[in-house]
This record gives sequence, C-alpha cells and structure tokens, in this order.
Amino acid sequence: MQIGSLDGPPDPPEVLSLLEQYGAVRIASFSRDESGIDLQRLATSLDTPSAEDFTVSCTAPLVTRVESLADPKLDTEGLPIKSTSAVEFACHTDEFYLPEPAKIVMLQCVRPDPHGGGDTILSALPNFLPLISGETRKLLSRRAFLTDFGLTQILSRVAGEWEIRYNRDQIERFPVTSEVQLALEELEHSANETRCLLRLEAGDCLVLDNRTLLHGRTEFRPNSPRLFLRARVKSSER
Ligand SMILES: O=C(O)CCC(=O)C(=O)O
Ligand SMILES: [Fe+2]
Repeated sequence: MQIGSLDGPPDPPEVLSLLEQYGAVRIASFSRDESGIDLQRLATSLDTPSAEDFTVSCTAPLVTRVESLADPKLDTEGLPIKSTSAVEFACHTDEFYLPEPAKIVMLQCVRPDPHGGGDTILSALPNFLPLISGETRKLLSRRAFLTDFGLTQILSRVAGEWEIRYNRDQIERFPVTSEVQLALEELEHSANETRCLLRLEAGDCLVLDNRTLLHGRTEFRPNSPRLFLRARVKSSER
C-alpha cells in the first residue's frame, strides 16, 4: 500500500491533501518531544482534537501516551487496555464506542521498541473491501451491532464512499451470532491479506484516516521503553 510522505515541520493543508489521496501520511522528523505539545498543535491545525481520550494524558491535555505500563490500565469491564500494554493490537479503528468516531488518528513515535517489536500495521478499506463477499458486506452494513450508545454498523456508504468502524474486542463485548462471527473472520482475513507493516522511527508522526483505514501494531516486550503519543481529530463538518 502507498502512503503519503512528508519531511520536517508539516504544512496542515498539505497533510490533509495527502491524507485525502492516500489515507495515511508519514511525517518524518516531526518531533521527539514527549510532552505532546507538538502533536496537539498539529492536531489543532487539522481540525478539532478529540477530548474524549482519558487513558494516560501527557502535559498536552489532548494527547495520550501509548506505552507498556507495569500495571496496564483496565477498561470498564476490568480488561487491560491494549494501548497501555505490550500485547499485539490487532487492526481496528479508534473510538468505535462513540457515535461519531474521530476522522483522523495521529501516532507520534517518540521511542521505537529497540528490539524490533511494535511495528505499525495498516490495512486500507479500498484494498480489502473487494476481497469481502457481497453477502458479508451486506451483513456488516446492517445497523445491528451493539455498543453502549446503541446500534451501529461496521461498514457504511457515505456520499458514495465506503467507510469502516471496527474494533473486534469492543464488538465482542456483546453477544454475537455465529453468522456475525464468520463475517468478522472474513473481514479480518481480508484485511490481513492486504496489510502492510511499517517501522516508525523516533520523531516520525503517522496521520491516519480513521474512516477508511484499519491500524494496529505487533507485540513487543512488556519492559520495552517504546513510547508513542496519540491524538485524534474530529471533523467539524460531521
Ligand atoms: O501502539 C500503537 O502503535 C498503536 C496504538 C493504537 O492503535 C491505539 O492506541 O489506539
Ligand atoms: Fe488505535
């Protein structure tokens, strides 16, 4: 898969235009700052940063630390939150649990895992959608998936463009039929067929379209100093 690439201090309109074109933009040498100030500034320049992320805040209040903690944080069900642990984080979109998920997710690599773990996984919907059968597409487009805010769908067509919201762990917090289970398997199998791995370097920042791209990361050692920062951006339009 092709991704947009930029070097150095980014020009927001250029980031947005590459994002539109590729669904993912890598900004090399963006910043190694771990206070989150630089990432928050970039997020603010793109649109409205999401203020719904309370996992582990940085100095910059709209930015979250993604790192392996000795005691990973627990979600409302008492399960470890993957962004605070070192386990593999399978492909997903962010904010599945919100009625209007963020349109952009930004991940800044402050320190990669020195042992070669924690690679970024990307899979673009336009690449894997053709691999999914018509029947499964239809099933995943039904507003039949339970969340805390009510029912939602995994695939949707907005102004002629396909969009996705997907987080298997969150979908399976509620009972799913074996038919749905199979459809989720097919979706993941297709996404895995077209996935690519990316190794971010210290200071790189990845800007992702959270409506057309799944992202994740491979596992790494629990005591790794790997540190990523995360910000999410809402659309002021919808
Ligand atoms: O650790 C990473 O590279 C990705 C983390 C992530 O996807 C998340 O926190 O939502
Ligand atoms: Fe994520």
